[in-house]
Amino acid sequence: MNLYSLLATGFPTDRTTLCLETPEGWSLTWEELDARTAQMAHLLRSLHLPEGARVASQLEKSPESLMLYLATIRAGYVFLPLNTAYREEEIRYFLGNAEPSVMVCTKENLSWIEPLAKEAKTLHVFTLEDNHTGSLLNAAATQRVDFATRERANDDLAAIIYTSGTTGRSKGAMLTHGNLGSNARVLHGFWGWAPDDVLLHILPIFHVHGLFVASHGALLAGAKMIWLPKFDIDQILLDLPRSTVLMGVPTHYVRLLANARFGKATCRNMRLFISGSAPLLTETFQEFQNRTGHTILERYGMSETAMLVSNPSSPTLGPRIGGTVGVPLPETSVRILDENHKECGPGEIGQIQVRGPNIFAGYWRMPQKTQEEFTADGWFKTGDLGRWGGDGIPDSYLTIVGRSKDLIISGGYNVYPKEIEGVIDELPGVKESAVIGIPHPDFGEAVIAVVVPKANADEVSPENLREILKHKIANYKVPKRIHIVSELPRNAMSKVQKNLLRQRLETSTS
Ligand code: MCA
Ligand code: AMP
Repeated sequence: MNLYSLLATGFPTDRTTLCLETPEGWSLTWEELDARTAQMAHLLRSLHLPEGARVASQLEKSPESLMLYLATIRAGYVFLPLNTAYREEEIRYFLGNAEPSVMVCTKENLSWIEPLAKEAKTLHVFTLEDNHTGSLLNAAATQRVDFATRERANDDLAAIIYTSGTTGRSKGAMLTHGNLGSNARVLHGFWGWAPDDVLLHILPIFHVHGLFVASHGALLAGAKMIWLPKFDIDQILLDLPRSTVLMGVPTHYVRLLANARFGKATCRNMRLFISGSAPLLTETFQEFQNRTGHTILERYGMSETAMLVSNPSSPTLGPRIGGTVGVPLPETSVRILDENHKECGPGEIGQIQVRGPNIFAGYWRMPQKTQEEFTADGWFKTGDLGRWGGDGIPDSYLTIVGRSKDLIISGGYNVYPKEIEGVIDELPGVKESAVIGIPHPDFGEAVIAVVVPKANADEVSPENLREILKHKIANYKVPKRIHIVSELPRNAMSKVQKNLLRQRLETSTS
């Protein structure tokens, strides 16, 4: 079934009620959502794109950027959202790799994105602003308001989400209508979504968390969304009292707690606070409970899998236990294997592997990489390390204890050291570099680079390097600190000892 058709089964019977509203007073009814996504879907079909065509976007968060996603899947094409922080070289790679037929960007970025689209043989480029204007909307306005959502099979692609890789090259995770539909259905039940829920939507919509987990939850429940364009603590505090569900990354919860105005009164109508994308510190979990009386529900997922494991929403299914990510979701199987590929017993740490209808169809045009990430018996290797139970926790609960992949998660965004090292090593005067993550009070982890200059390369300074990097990579990937050293510590096998660097730099303040 087409994912949009599945979501539409949850829309309310009275479609004149509100589906979405924004802080500036703009609103959208369910009827309008259907009509406006129909117009965009007609527009896309009128372009006579090939089967399986990709529709890429790099857009500020707006109601219409959500509609573009829904219209793309209604029309049977594949949506490819791109982080607004990506710079020219990053976008060149994504467009070149995905070869979308359509690209939608802001007018401000058109001058540099249009040539990149041309290079990638993208025939159609539209603009869309966050003030309800743009060439996409002008072209859609003349289209019909009814559209027969195209039939799709479960294994037809709905979206490609790029996720960085350990080798430094981003991979496009191919998610099908079946993957996203099954996850939406399962979460609907497991998190107890109801039509009278109100989702305060604060996440960006170019990742699984904000685009699928949050939006699908509200749409399938026929529940209203309060749509915030970006993280704005004052606006969140204003809108929380009329909301029932909030999803965020741990940084959001840390920032809420840092605000003295946040407390029981602000949360008086809240039903559920959900956290994910990065580990939630038990101190944050505890402090949140003490301050508000609410217990954050932590869950675990990946771009390749959507949601896998979650703490229960209802006490009848069990308690929410801080420091754990909960129990496997219905229809998802999780196993933990030791280095001999044997299933770990309670309390033993091993590699987390997963299976289920939500697991992606593979990496876009990377069959070899796809094969490497699955076991011979069909389980996906998450690269995360975990254990069942232990420390008095019930054996059915999973705790994530670390990662076997070299990955930094900063404020919920993934940064692969290999990618950043590759960029730094190409800069003038740089001999080599090592990138590590160290604990950060706001972002959970901060990206730090250690750089060895070439002999006599006087121009290499932390300030210069950071300035150059800001133009080359997304801002959240730019190291918060750069240390210049004469050599990197290596072991007998000549491998850089990142643990040693981490130990040294965690304690250093400069
Ligand atoms: C912003 N900055 C950051 C980050 N975000 N630095 C490190 N890590 C970050 N995540 C820096 C910018 O580079 C800039 O620095 C300065 O902060 C201000 O930027 P701004 O965009 O205004 O920041 P913000 O609005 O305060 O953003 C913080 C944020 C944001 C709200 C926490 O990072 C965010 O929305 N994170 C959520 C990510 C997310 O949705 N992840 C889900 C993916 P300078 O001025 O020096 O340039 S994971 C997923 O989907 C899986 C499936 C899952 O499990 O959920
Ligand atoms: P991404 O590729 O952006 O989807 O990030 C997926 C990764 O985020 C997972 O493999 C985990 O390492 C991490 N992750 C997601 N949720 C959690 C969580 N609740 N606790 C710890 N790590 C998490």
